[in-house]
Amino acid sequence: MVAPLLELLPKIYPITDVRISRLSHAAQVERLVAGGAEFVQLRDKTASARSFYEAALEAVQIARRAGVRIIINDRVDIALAVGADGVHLGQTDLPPEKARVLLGEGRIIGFSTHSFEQAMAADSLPVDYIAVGPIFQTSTKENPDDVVCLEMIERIKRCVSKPVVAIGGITYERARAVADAGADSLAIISGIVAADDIAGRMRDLLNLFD
Ligand code: 3NM
Repeated sequence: MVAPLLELLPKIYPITDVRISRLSHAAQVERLVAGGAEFVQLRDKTASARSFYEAALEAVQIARRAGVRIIINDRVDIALAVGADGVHLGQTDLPPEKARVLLGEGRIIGFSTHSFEQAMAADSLPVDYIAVGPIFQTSTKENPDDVVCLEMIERIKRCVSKPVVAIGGITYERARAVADAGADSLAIISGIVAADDIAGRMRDLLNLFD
């Protein structure tokens, strides 16, 4: 595992979405990097493996030049093929133990959880951070789990040893409260890539925590 990830994990963790931004993954990464992002997840639930691979390769090349880390949602194969820094897995994706075997120790694995019990279980898996969500209602994810409240972040944070990433419905206005609840990092899709000025929104969010 990548240790200590907490030092690498910035407060704001943007995730790309082609449908919401109406931009390619690479174009979103360019804007996010311009806004100061250091860690970006590429998420595409609809593209074919070939087109996600091609888009991710382009995005990784831009990120590399800027020294920015790229995490691929779900697809361990694509992460390996494009030389990404890691993957983000959900509860129904490849088991983290198997992903770790495929990826080796040097890459990052993030894991989504949606309850206290899942977060506790994740703490003993070979993953580098535990995502918890949705914290607020979100229309970005299809069939989201029930909303987990801010108090749940506090409770989970007290009980796990790994960094906690909050996700789901986080906006500029809500970001401070989520961080105050103990989240080490805030993963955000629409709250960043739906903005007309993606770089500006990214910068404004980072500035909240300067
Ligand atoms: N995972 P937005 S919520 C991708 O609960 C994702 O695990 C979630 O998008 C979870 O910032 C979510 O636009 C959607 O709400 C996040």
